[in-house]
Amino acid sequence: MNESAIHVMVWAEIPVLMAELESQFIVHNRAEIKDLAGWGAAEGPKIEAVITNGMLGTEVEVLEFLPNLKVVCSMGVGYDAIDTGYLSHRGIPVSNTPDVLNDAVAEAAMALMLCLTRRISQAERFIRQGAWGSQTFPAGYQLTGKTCGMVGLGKIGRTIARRAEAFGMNIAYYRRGGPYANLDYRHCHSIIELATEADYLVVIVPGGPDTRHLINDDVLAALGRNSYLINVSRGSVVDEAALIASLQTGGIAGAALDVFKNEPLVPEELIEMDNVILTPHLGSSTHETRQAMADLVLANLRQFFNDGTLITPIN
Ligand code: 8YV
Repeated sequence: MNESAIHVMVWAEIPVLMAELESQFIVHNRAEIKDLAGWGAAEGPKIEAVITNGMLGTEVEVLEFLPNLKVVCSMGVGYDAIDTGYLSHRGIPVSNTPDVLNDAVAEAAMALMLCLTRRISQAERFIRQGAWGSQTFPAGYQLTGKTCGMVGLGKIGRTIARRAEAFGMNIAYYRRGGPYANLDYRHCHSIIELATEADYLVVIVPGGPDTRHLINDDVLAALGRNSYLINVSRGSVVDEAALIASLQTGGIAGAALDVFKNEPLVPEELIEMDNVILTPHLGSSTHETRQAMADLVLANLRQFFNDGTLITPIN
């Protein structure tokens, strides 16, 4: 394999990946291409691999200019933003980066849950605004003894659940296909039952049409005025308008959101609310995990050009 002769397109600068990628491949940056048709005619046929991530996905409009594309490697576990139907039709395999981010996302979920219930953001603002001394900061609630309702109990979900257990929480979950064998957590028969039981409803299912607006008006009503929603999966899973309405009317106690419907746009209504924690899709964003994800992207790419197989294929 002569990697230096292989042309790769990155969908945008992915800092942790660029140096290594540029030392081994000829890299084209999608974000720098203004005249797509002109670039496509001259350079498109040279591209053999696309590198993207879970948020950027792919645009078919661009893929159409890449007749010799052989593989897509994505830095992220979720691939709902990648047009897998189109790529399979062209026989192009796709890899993602499962497992290496489980711990980071689980830590982020716990951080959000703790911040939300102990009102850490409000407490910080309280001090910065000089209120300490003249006002009393209101008490929060503790996680110990509460029910953590898991919407999604895949590998990341289980990693979150183990940490929640360590905080003394009871774990419940709902799964469309019925309870998992060999798992002691309480299985609920519907998402409404789960939301009714949960004090903290943690959303960690893949995005895409199957889970769109899984968290809707009815689920939020079942969750109720003393309970919280935590979303570390995809914005599409929650009906954002229903969530805003519920928060505005005290339908639920609060929410912690790492993901949104139209990232990086966050609705003004959420920004204005004091009982909402907002973070910029940072679930997997630790130095350790981003490095591990980048390493896995490169390992997939190298293996593909060595023997035509991927380490972590999605299809
Ligand atoms: C990142 C993610 O947003 O893995 C996913 O599905 O959403 C995140 O890890 C992203 O893909 C980072 O490159």
